Amino acid sequence: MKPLFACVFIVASLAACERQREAPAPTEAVQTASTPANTTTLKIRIAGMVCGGCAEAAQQALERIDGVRSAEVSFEEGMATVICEAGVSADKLVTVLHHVEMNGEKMQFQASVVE
Ligand SMILES: [Cu+2]
Repeated sequence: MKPLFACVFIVASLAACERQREAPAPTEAVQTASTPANTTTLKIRIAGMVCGGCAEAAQQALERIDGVRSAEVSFEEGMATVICEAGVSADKLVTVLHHVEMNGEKMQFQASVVE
């Protein structure tokens, strides 16, 4: 029982360390857990996804954009949540989504900024 406990502790410490590196000077634990400083969170509705693979393709396209820190696309909700640097324009994200291709085929997603 004891070795397992130690193992879990080490893994937890490493995870905390990883987070520390991303946000070098956290003043509030709560703030680092949600949105890092100098970033904005954009929500974009995506229509035209027919399976989880579509969501995956949309997510990868968003993650490739300069200034995008993280992107999460939910097929069930038809929604993308993107955390990006303040200078990234929402129009850019929408344009990229409109041009997502999978295996050389255009996905025909309809994207619009929610907030
Ligand atoms: Cu699909």
